[in-house]
Amino acid sequence: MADNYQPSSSEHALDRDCTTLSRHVLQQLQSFSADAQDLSALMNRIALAAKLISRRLSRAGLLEGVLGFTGEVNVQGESVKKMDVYANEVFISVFKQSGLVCRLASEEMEKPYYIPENCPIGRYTLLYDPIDGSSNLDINLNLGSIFSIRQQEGTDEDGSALDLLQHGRKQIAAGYILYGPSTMLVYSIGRGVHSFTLDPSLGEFILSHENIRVPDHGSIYSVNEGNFWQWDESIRDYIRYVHRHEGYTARYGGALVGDFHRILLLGGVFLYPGTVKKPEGKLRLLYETAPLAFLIEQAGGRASTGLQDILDVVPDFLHARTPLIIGSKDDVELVESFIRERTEEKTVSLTK
Ligand code: AHM
Ligand code: MG
Repeated sequence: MADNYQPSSSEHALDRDCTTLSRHVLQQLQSFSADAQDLSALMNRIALAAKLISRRLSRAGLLEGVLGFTGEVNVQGESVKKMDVYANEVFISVFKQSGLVCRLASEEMEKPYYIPENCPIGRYTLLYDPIDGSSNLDINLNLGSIFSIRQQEGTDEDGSALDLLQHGRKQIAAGYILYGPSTMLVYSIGRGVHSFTLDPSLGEFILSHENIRVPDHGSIYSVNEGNFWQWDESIRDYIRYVHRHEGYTARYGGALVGDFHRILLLGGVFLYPGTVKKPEGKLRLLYETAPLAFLIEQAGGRASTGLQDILDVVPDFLHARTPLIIGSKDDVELVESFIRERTEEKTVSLTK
């Protein structure tokens, strides 16, 4: 080859096509150290889980035994769907004999799952929601998987996993897979947020958007307004506010990953508040709210319970829940201002 070789435009396009997930992780870390190799291999396995789940979902309506309920109820008291079980097992299978992950914890399992053959060297715990937005499963609408990686600090196998009861700033990496018209994987290792699209002809996730930034304000508010009657007055105040002001539009798809993805790209706010009866709401900290909070902060946005940053919340137990207000900085702050106002009023009336 000539010394003065110049890359052609097709070579640039090829370079982009070759930016697979595992290569991107190494590029981000600018290192081939053992830690960097581990993280790259971890993301590669998560990508494999995503491909397996995506493949099954894409043919779900044609296969026997894919859609519908199993008849079981999970640790959360929710009816389990067949795809919840399948996706949960996919993550376990891809990490078997990986030497990477010693323990997995998911919203579908009461206690963490240990892979003993990995434990002597596997230094990580994978936390995940295998199928997010299960109510969309049988109607062919978008779904997701959410994941988070933490360093394993405990070795207790009695299921208490006390080392996981720490704040979300302990996460090493987090992300989600969106099963929509195309399958996308969005991740962060604490160096910005990047999205990848599954190219079915290659069977690879290829970089599609690097360093995603959420706008400081957006017009979208995303919340299940059917719960209005159960909310605290402060959340109702906020909803009344958006109803009475120009420039807001409602969007709600019933799958957190899809609704979050829209907010990440377009700006706005997603809310799943607590209710008077259930002040902690529906979404789980370790598998849902903390991983998405990690991503939104990396994208320049905010995630809050209304009173505290999600990433500062320390759970009391593995399956703890938190209210979630997440998205553009200014929009999250506006919701918080309504909550603060009512909290101050309550404090004043208690001290009278
Ligand atoms: P799941 O993980 O069991 O599917 O539950 C979480 C889902 C979120 O994806 C979504 O935002 C929310 O539950 C929808 O709940 P609701 O039907 O109460 O609006
Ligand atoms: Mg979920």
